[in-house]
Amino acid sequence: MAVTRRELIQGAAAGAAGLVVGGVVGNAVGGDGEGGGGGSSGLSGRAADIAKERGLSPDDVARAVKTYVPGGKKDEFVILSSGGHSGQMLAIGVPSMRILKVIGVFTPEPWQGHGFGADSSDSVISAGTDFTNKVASKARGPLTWADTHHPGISETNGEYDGRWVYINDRANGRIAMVDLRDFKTKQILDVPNLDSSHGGVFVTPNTDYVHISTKIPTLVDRVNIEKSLDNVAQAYRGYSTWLKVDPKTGRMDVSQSFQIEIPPYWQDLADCGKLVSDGWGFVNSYNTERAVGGNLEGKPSLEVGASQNDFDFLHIINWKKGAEVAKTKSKVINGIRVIPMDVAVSEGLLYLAPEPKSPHGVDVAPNGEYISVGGKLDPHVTIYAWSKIQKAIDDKNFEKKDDYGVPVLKFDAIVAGQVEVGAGPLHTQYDEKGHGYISLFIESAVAKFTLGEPYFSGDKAFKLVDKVSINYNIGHLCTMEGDTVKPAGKYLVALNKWSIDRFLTVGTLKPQNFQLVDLTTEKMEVLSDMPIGVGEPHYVQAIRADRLKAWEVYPVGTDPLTFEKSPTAAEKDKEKIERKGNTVEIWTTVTRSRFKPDTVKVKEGDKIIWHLTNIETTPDATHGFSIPRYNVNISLDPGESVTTEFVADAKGAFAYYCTEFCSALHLEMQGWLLVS
Ligand code: K7E
Ligand code: CUA
Repeated sequence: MAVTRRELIQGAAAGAAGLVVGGVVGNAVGGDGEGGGGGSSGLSGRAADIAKERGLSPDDVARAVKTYVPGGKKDEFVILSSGGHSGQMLAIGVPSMRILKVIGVFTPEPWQGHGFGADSSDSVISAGTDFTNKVASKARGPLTWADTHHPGISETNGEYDGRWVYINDRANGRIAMVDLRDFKTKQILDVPNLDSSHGGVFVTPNTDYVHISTKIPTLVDRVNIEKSLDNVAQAYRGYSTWLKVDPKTGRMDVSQSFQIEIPPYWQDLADCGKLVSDGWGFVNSYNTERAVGGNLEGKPSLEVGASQNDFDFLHIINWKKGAEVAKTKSKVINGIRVIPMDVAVSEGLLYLAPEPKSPHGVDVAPNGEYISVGGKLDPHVTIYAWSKIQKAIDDKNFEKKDDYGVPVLKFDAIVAGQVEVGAGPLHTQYDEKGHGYISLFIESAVAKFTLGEPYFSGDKAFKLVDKVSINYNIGHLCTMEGDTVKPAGKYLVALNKWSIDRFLTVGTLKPQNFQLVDLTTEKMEVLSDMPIGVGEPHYVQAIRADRLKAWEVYPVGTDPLTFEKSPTAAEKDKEKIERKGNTVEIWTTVTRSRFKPDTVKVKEGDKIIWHLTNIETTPDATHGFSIPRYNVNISLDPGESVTTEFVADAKGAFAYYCTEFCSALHLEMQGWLLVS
């Protein structure tokens, strides 16, 4: 019996249609094949009985004990994770791998009242689409979706300082900033001249700048759009963007920022130099062929055209000098200072280094000297030495110039070592002892290798020393504080794209899989799996929990955007309703278990300006404020003050209420908005 899509949506025919979800194949649960039984676990008494009953092997028990964090005890690290195309971020405890929070960033998040009427979040989301300097569909309104890839925690002297975290939107060329005092999004910046982004967010060692670059180059010839793919070399450009950070607020200031125009290769990942290489940035690229596809017209598909060259280019960028050059030799394009490519070359801001076949990750080691690059189609990790790069630049040791006149350094002059690690190397992280850990996408593994001096020398340097299989298809990986000047080692988190058979089946879209790997033992060992069911996380950064100084409550009346007392905060015993013409302004206090005022009467068409302040000082005493049918849904954390504005264009009795079960009389925490 045929069922139309409309019938399905309306539910009319679903029953009669006999919608069967069937054909479930081999849902293998658990069973890691180690067999076991508590008898051999080395445990005794109650623990041994439980292990036996649950079929846990001695190794299972050891892994459980290594990762278990009892209730009331805290995790040692927090990973701040990209939420992928959910548009959000996640905070997760390590080693427990428990989600502490989904942070509303680019996408409205109802639980946090993010983007449902509160001025403090609505204004951030709507400012996140630039309709003046960038292309956006006016008909579809502000963007409410992002493909988040790389979180970047603010740093002081190359160590995480726990103040802010930034994250890029790969899809639309944007960056968001989350303040780690309250884990809320304070700014979404639509970065000029970036139609997409990837090489970000990477933070300079003292958070002077955050870096982001184009992924797919931006169309600059807006006259001949239809012919632009026949002329990619001229019609498109990349941009390496250095956004100045306000040292007080963490916000990015476009007026103090600059871009360096770069060739229309497909720029990929980036990283900022540190210590010896501080002041410089590194940006990968692939598709230096500048292939565009056209497979319907009989031309090679894009991925074929983009995989021809044996070498692509690593961009080596002097941002510190760039900041000076931008003052005098830039032109403002779409609201930001841009240093043209020829100026970047003549001023010595931009060099290229050959990197093996279709690279993906570029990662600077803790000492700033080594720079690891994984070539997706090359089984080696290539490790460049900063000292050699510097010398080659000083000696003008170039093998050629590229099509745009950018000097290309001699490969042999700048490489410190190459290690054959396996199939599909992508991203590298480091520990405190001079090891690199690189993800192998095709092989589904993590390889551990040694760096050179001062960590390892002679035949101990640049060697593969260990490998562990993961499940499955690893992208990024993260060691604890592993991209700072002082890695903490201990654990590694593998960010796996596929989970396949690792969890109960919950439909055809499967969760990604984070795996916690133990780095304290001679051989790396997978300790636990964690399904991520909200989007595809790309990158995470792991910060020591004791560096985070998040607030328990706001001082009463705080505007979360400014962290200052809101001038429009409602105060206890000063609640009121004021009418001026067609505008009704309301000051409401919120506490257990009432809104005051609890009755508000307005006329159809009135403009409502409603200030709400949670006057609680008790941690966790959060209240909600939702108005049914008006799509208003606000979260008021203890002390928080927000304003919501709307036109009362729907007549009726609207029983506004608190959405958090805050007290025994939570169900009575309700009021009336009468629109007559
Ligand atoms: Cu490898 Cu966007 Cu960093 Cu995905 S990226 S994996
Ligand atoms: Cu306040 Cu429920």
